Amino acid sequence: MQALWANMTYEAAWDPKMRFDVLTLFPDLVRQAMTAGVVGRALDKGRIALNCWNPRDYTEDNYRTVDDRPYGGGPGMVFMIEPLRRALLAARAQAGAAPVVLLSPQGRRFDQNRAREWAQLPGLVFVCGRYEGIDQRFVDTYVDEEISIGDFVVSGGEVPALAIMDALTRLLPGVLHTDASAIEDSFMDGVLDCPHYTRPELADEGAVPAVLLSGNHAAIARWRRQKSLGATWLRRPDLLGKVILNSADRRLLREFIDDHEANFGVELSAKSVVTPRDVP
Ligand code: 9D3
Repeated sequence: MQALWANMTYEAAWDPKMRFDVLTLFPDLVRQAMTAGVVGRALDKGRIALNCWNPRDYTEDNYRTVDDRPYGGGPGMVFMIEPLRRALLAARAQAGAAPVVLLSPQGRRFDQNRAREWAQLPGLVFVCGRYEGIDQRFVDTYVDEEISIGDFVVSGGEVPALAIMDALTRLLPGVLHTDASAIEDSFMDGVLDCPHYTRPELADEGAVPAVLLSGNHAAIARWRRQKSLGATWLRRPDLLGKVILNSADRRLLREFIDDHEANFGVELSAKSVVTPRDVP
């Protein structure tokens, strides 16, 4: 009895449930997507809670209208303010002071730093836009942060909201299957991950790199780090401008670049944003 009580207070103190409220015209899509995989298990375990609010349920006309034509003319439709406001007030009555995040192509770019910051909050309210956009008076009055997930166009805020809730959920204590995965996520970020291999040792498509079978853990760690740094230099040179590399990292990357240039020559390409000369 005593142990059970102690255990419950411990969990309440250290693993408070994170609450997601989502304003969306497609609540079934959002709920369904949240049942899969790591996020689905976090919901089952009670580490997160999900509440969807459909602005269409907060309309007052017979047609349940949520969009109308833009003042000033132009193509497409605009999400009306009243159904959104009523849905938000209903959500807020339960969600308390949680920040209101609008998913929008005009937002600041979401990244892992923002994920780490938001994962500390007790909850967030996500507003999923549809149509050409939502009435600006709603944004000006109720929205704390306007966020995009990248420079490409999707049809609405639902998929971006799902991506963000997934990113936050995997940062919560006790969500990932192994602590090692959580540590690796944070340890590795800043550079790209290395390649992975599993059985069989020899497939029709080729052999597993010998170093991974060597049992030499220091050599394996060096090989993986070099693959990570090399892939980052080749594909995401922008990231190398943001991370601080120690002398061992710089040596591994310089060796990778020398090998690469010996094999493929020095090409003038986008990756030259960080040239070999910038790697001391
Ligand atoms: C013609 C102007 N378009 C804006 C770039 C119209 C428009 C396209 C797609 C307006 C809204 C949308 C729906 N997209 C989102 O709501 C959205 C989004 C995205 O499209 N890309 C990346 N992140 C996000 S967050 C929300």
